Amino acid sequence: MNIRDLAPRDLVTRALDKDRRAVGRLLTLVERAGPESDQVAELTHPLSRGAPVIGITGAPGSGKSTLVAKLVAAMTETRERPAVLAVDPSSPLTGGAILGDRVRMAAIDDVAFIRSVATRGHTGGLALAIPGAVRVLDAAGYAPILIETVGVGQVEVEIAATADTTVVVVTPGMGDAVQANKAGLLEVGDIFVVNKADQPGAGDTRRDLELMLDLSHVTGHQDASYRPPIVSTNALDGAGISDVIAAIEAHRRHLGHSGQGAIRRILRARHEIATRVDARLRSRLGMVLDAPGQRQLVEDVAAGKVSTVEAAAQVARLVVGAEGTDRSR
Ligand SMILES: Nc1nc2c(ncn2[C@@H]2O[C@H](COP(=O)(O)OP(=O)(O)O)[C@@H](O)[C@H]2O)c(=O)[nH]1
Ligand SMILES: [Mg+2]
Repeated sequence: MNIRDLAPRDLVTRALDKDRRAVGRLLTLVERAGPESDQVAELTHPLSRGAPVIGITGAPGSGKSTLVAKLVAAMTETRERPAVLAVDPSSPLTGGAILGDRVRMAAIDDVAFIRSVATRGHTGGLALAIPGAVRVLDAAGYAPILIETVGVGQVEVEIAATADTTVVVVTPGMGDAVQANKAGLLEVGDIFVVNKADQPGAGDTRRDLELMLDLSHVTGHQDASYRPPIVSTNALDGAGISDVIAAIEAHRRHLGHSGQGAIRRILRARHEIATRVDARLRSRLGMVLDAPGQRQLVEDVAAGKVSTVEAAAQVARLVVGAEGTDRSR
């Protein structure tokens, strides 16, 4: 039977049985907007096993994919079944392919699950596709779940911030740590990795990070009971990889006994609900604005007959009023 002909419910049953093709198909459904995406989200929600979610973020070329490949290889050696979601808007296809090839070299293809996430045409975009995909992988028994994102845009930083543990990767070189700070990565980082430690300037980058962390501590940005560690790595030869894993585990323990883990889960739930509502309202708004009645209203605003404030109030009432009857999303 063709996997495409299976209903979400049957796909979930197969995914629980470790059927990789079913997992892949579910991820495809989740990436698209629509009723099937919502159905998958509803089916997988009660099946959560609480897999740790680890975000790996940093500038393009900082070595995230290389690092993730090494982390995955190390994790499978300790009998974990990690999964990777690679989000790279600059190269949605090659990014994933390269990562896949690197990991395949490690011959762990049947244990780990690697996926490059494409989200074209998704109203809620990555902000909805990622939690949906995490839930599918979690239900299918993969743990931990690593998410590689380029830490440049607002959405990417948000995704990183919704992980249980966020690893920020910086490299030696002029002001890389300062750039990470500007991008808002300093505030979301639970662990900092200075990758390419084989290159000149790694010590300076480390010092820059320490200084900035001291300052953010003073200004109260970070959780006061936790100081993010800085780990130096060479992702090419694997130096420091075991330190990264140890730091991830230490952070996981901190989340457990400090109560921060529960707080993050609540923030994550709140964020996802808000994103879903936002996506629904936006798609309704498009429809309402394009309806004949409102086209006239828009023209009246353009002609100076109605104020934008009044028009917005009218449109908002229509959007909210119509929302309850909409079952298309
Ligand atoms: N010298 C050196 N090069 C590295 C290291 N880690 C990654 N690279 C190289 O940096 C380039 C970008 O790596 P990649 O993992 O694709 O970066 P990403 O864009 O952050 O995912 C590749 O050519 C890697 O081989 C490292 O620790 N040292
Ligand atoms: Mg990459």
